[in-house]
Amino acid sequence: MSERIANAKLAGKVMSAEEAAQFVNHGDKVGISGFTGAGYPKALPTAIAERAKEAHDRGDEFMIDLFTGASTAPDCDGVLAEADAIRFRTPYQSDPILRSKINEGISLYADYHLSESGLYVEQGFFGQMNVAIVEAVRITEEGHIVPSSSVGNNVEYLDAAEKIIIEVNSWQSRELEGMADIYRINSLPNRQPIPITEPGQRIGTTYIDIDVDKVVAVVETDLPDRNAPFKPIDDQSKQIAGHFLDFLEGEVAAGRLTYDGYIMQSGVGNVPNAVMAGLLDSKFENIRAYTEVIQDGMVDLIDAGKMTIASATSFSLSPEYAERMNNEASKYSKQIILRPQQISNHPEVVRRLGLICTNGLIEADIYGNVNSTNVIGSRIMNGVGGSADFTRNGYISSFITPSDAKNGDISAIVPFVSHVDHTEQDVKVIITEYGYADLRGLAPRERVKKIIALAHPDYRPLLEEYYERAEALAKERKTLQTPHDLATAFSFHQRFAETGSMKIK
Ligand code: 0RQ
Repeated sequence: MSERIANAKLAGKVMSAEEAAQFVNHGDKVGISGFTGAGYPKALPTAIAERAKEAHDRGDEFMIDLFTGASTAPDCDGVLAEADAIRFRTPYQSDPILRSKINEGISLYADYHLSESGLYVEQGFFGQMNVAIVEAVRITEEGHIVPSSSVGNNVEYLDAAEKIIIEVNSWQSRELEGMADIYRINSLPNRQPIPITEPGQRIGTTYIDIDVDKVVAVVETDLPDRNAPFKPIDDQSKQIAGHFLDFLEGEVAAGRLTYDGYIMQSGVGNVPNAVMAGLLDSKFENIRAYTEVIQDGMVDLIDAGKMTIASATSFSLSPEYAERMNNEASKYSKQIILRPQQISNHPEVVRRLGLICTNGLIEADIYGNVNSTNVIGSRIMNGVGGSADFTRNGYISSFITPSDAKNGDISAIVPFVSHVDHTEQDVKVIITEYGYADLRGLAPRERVKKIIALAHPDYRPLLEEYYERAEALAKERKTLQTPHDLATAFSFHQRFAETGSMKIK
């Protein structure tokens, strides 16, 4: 029995990934571990993809419905999408091949809030879950699973599925054991308050207890998480980070925040990482994170003694930082907690803690509505992820973004968003390299000038012209709450679709 599989019954279930994949059939609903490239199964997806390809070659159907914590990796979502083996996918993805398959119509995608997707499974919204495939650092003597670098929806999938396959990954440090804090929310209608009043509180166990009789296979692996390097921090990201820090300083000056009272939620990506680098040189101390993902910048803040606690559901580290985490997991486990995503993103806790939230966007409109997911209204990028769990329920919700994309052909500020993820009521601050717009306390028409000032200078005249036209029409029609000229509200998007640029050339 390997030291990572301490339960005799489960040690007897060790087999190859190819053998284990025989338990996954066409039409199955498969719930897997994995969140932002961490803690996903590494061997089964390829073996299932092979099974699908063989079936397709025979002229048979083979597609599964795939449920995760969030995004996974090329050797998980990527291989399955490539094999046309995904019929339905939820709740979040970011793999380029899968994205294309969704946009081509081969795979269906349901974009759900990360805090709710586990509940939907628990309540049977998707029907019976057939198989759970979960990566573990270790299986305990009792047969409990010690989760690896993410917790995600593991508990819900393990509880709901008829069959369980465990991948025990020896690449993951043994010392990750202790980071997880597994807490089950009572099923409806017997909910109780979640007893978290501080980001650093531990309320559960370090392992997930499972029904050992449901385990059909255990597969041993030693493959790394997908750890993509962050882009070097460029001048634009530094400017955006600088404006965010100015905003925080303004909150301190207004008496609403103290230098040791900042509790952050941060989205993933290069710009949020730059914000963390900016915090390293700031006056803020004792920073705490109640968020969903721990990225490089947070590890730097912990190392510098600036961040005392980071509570999340997953890591999303560069290869260099993942190696450091693996080597020094026991040191970091005093300051890092990995929770189920129902808890890390729970509206109740987010509202209670008074988080200052920071996420990315695809486009915002002149009144403050935000599209985070659908490029030009209908091409999926990633998904809403946890951004709305935090944006709606946070204390101050901000969005950080470059003012344009695709070499300037797309403006991040548009007359009317072509898809809505975050409504004007929830978006409190928008930040680009040109400054920040504090929208709190403002009526829609009072926000317009501030938001247009964030746009790239090439687009400001077009936005001003649109607003003047919309306002003139609205005066005539007495529709001045949120003036729009519906005939040209999507003219930026239409121009892009027709000419490849939102600019008038
Ligand atoms: O494309 O990768 O081809 O270069 O989107 O854009 O500017 O690097 O910014 O990494 O922060 O991503 C909204 C996608 C922003 C992200 C989004 C293109 C751009 C580039 C990346 P390339 P940037 P970011 C926690 C919270 C929803 C989920 C969320 C996101 C690529 O923040 O997915 O917040 N958010 N989760 O060129 C066309 C536009 C565009 C555009 C950007 N208007 N039109 N393309 N891009 N704006 C994490 C989880 O929930 C797990």
